[in-house]
Amino acid sequence: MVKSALQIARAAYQPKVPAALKGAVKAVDGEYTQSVANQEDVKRLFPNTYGMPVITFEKSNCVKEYPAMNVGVILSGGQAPGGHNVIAGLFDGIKAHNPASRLFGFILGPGGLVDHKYKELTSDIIDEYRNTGGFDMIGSGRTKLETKEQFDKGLEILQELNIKALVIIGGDDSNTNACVLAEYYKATGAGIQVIGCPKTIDGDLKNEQIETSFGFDTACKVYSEVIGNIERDCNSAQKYWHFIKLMGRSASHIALECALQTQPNICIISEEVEAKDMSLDDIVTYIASIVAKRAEQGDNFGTVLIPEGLIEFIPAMKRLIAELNDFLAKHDTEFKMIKRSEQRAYIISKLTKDNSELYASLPEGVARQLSLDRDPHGNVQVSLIETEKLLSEMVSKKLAEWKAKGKYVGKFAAQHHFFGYEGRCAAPSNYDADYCYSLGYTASCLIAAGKTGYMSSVCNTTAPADQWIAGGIPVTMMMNMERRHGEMKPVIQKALVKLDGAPFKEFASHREEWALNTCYVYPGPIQYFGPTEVCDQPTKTLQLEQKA
Ligand code: FBP
Repeated sequence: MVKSALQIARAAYQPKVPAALKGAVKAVDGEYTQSVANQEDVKRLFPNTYGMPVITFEKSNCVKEYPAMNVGVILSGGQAPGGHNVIAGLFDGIKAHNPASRLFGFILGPGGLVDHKYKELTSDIIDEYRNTGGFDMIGSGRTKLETKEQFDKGLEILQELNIKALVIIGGDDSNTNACVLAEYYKATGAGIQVIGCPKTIDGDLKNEQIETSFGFDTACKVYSEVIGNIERDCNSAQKYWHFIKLMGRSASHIALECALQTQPNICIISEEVEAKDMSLDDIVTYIASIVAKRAEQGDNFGTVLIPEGLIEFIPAMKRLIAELNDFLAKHDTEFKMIKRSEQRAYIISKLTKDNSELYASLPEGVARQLSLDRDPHGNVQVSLIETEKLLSEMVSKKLAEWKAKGKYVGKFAAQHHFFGYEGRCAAPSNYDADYCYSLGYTASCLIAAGKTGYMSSVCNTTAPADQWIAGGIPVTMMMNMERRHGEMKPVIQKALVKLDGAPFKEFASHREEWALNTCYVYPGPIQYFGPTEVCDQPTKTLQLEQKA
């Protein structure tokens, strides 16, 4: 395989780890725990793994002997920078405990466990992937491990390979399922430990105990580099408004972090839109007002950041989508018989008044996406809606109306961008390289300590790595009961942007200034070699949260 100069140099990088992980460790039990909410329900569903104590690893003077052990690992869900380092840390950890231990990777996600597709991860393979981006060492997938049949199928291959512990690297849903699996294997006496690791660029798997999910740092830095470049282009030509949609599923953490890094003219935060019960027209008016005010100063350019999940947070859009889902499900055959050119008018005539008016106000392309692109369950695929185009077209229309009334005098030309996939497999920043390696190594310590139903945790990560604290958090501690597909289920609480949190408050205190003045910041590319203040800075979100 041909490698770039950076890849070759980067392979030699030694991730920094918490001081406690540098030699023999001992597991210190903290307080017994309870779930964040619905304690009785969660306790009933997890009789064997509920209430366990938080674990912290401390340096130990006594070097223990550990038996050799086979361990399995799975990458689950969307790619996130640093996944390979979690596996490298896990590999080095189990080998440090006993050089005869072996690691098996299940191929293409949880499906690999169920379908018995795996490969042994030897030191040659691991060394190829140290400090690299991507999940291609073993691949990832979105199969959900949920059913008893899947658990039993998994057990067959785990027993065949004599695997005694399984590490699942995934987001909130995958870690919830890891805990269900841990409970099942404990209840049935299968003798398999299950440990989770917090992954997702979306940054929505975090709480009192887990500071951040890995990948968020690198992805935000990649997007911020490109947003900065766009801002500079924008400020050089002074003729375009750039509408930039950012990945992140529901939560707006990525958009918020990128705004803190690049100081754009506008950043919409979905959680605020919902809290203020804003309509689509409110958002359009807000953007158009800033465009108009900047135009008065002679600035016919700017940048707007839009979180991927915005549409679902606009209460009126939610209601429209719900009615459309129902209506199209019931009248699918009839709808398909209608000529394409008449479908829009047909839908307008069938919806209830408010939804019909809102649908009629949408640009043609978006209205079409709402009625045509449905997933296998018949639901509108909100993530495919080009929100950046929807907003710019509606802003353009509003400005034209204002111009006719003499309320606006500028020129408006828009460019559109969507940043998502370009950040998910980037070579991990030093932060993610160190954090991920430490998470993987910590997982090996949890395994050696005989734990199951825990998530690997590394905290205090705004301090130098030496002072990071490694440990384990019982997954049940992060759970509450939520309605999913019509049923109450135990799930890890998803972290949305908190409007009373320090990162949002910081943004809100500056946004008026950033809107009218051109205060762009150009972060530049991620640096892997050089002074620590350039290479090792955690995200602004994390720094602000830790300071608060
Ligand atoms: P995870 O939550 O599984 O980490 O996925 C994150 C994500 O990148 C979201 O930001 C995005 O909406 C989604 O995956 C895209 O999914 P896919 O890779 O299936 O297109």
